[in-house]
Amino acid sequence: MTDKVQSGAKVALITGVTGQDGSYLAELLLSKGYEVHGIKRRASMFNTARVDHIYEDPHLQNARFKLHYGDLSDTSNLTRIIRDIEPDEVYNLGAQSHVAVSFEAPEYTADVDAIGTLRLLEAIRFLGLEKKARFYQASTSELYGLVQETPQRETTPFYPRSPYAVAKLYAYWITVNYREAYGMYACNGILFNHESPRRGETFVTRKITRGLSNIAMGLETCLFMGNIDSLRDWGHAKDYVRMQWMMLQQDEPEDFVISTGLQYSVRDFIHWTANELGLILEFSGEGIEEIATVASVRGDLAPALKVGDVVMRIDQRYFRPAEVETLLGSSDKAKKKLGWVPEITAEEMCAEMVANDHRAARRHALLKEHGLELPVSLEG
Ligand code: NDP
Ligand code: GDR
Repeated sequence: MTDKVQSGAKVALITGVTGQDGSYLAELLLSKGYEVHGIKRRASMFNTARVDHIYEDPHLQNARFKLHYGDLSDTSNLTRIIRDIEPDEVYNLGAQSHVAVSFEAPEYTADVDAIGTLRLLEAIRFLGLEKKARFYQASTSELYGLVQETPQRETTPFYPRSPYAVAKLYAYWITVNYREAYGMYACNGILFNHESPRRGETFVTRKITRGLSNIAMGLETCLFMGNIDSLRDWGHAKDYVRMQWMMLQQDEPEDFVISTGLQYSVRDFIHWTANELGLILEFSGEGIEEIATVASVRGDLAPALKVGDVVMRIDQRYFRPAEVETLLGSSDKAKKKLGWVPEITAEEMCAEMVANDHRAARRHALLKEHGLELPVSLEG
């Protein structure tokens, strides 16, 4: 069933609704009374865990949350969905979003992240909805790559450093181009890294909070990391999706940088996570030989660990062919024009992520103790 379900309410379409941001944005829009349609990909296993809690039986007459099978690589599919629901707002959050993976799958990344954006814009235009549907593009601080100015703001020149960033550069400019050429309300949110308990498990923050939680409970033995001196400006996804919505509520479409203005290293994030688990870590050795050892243990959150245990090693495989060493944003424009300020600090966010992952690790350890172990990927 793909048609509109309710008259009167604003209708939003979210690509990437099953991802971190998509799930928070769907919650936000539903809380504002929107009818929300999301595109999910066909997969061999259920892939809707992040939105299952807002799922509504499609047989209900007034269900306000609807999922449609689709893919950003499929023009006719996108066109059909947009034709059927006639959205007021389209949020293009769908993407192959992993920078390291984009070096392994550059062509796919370009197809989905760059041309996928064009497909959506063209579908809107082809259907004559360019004056009705407002368009949000999930642009990224990765566009700055080899940074040309610090802090990075809307006017800072781009210098992408990965197939992902180059694909997103196309998406950025095609969004600007459709705004200028066809008068569409289309805008880019240039978002710096944002995380949450729903962050994908292979992004660095979640890899650390989940990995160290598992190690603390004896489910894993060591965390293998890449460049831990990399510097990032980390915010909370909940704060950032609020801004995605705000950007589409203005009189004129504009591009905005969204960031906290504070910068930390991956190493800092490891220390914070350890601290939440009652551990003090000591780093020793250099370069690829560097390790982190437990220097002290307090409390009872890490029963599997004792002083002297090695919990982190460096592994060459997690280094990228070209790295983005440092990112730090300035959101002065968003603050001045929209009154947006982030409410959750990076350290608070880290604490929330650890609490979530430690809870899961405890549950898993308990099941294991009783011979009820599930593969970690099925644990839920
Ligand atoms: P996630 O990786 O968590 O989610 C990506 C979403 O895109 C998932 O729903 C995924 O589906 C979907 N997707 C992947 N490939 C396709 C495809 N071919 N067709 C349709 N959908 C697809 O990313 P985030 O939520 O973290 O990020 C949202 C967007 O914001 C992305 O575009 C990302 O590049 C961008 N961004 C993210 C930042 C961040 O720090 N989080 C910062 C700046 C920009 P599935 O669940 O099936 O995999
Ligand atoms: P990033 O996020 O590449 O900034 O892209 P990620 O968390 O993957 O990496 C951040 C930094 O940590 C370093 N790093 C590691 N990264 C991963 N994933 N795994 C490791 O083991 C590891 N060790 C060190 C990385 O080299 C990097 O410097 C994210 C994505 O969400 C993009 O979609 C988004 O556009 C940008 O943020 C803004």
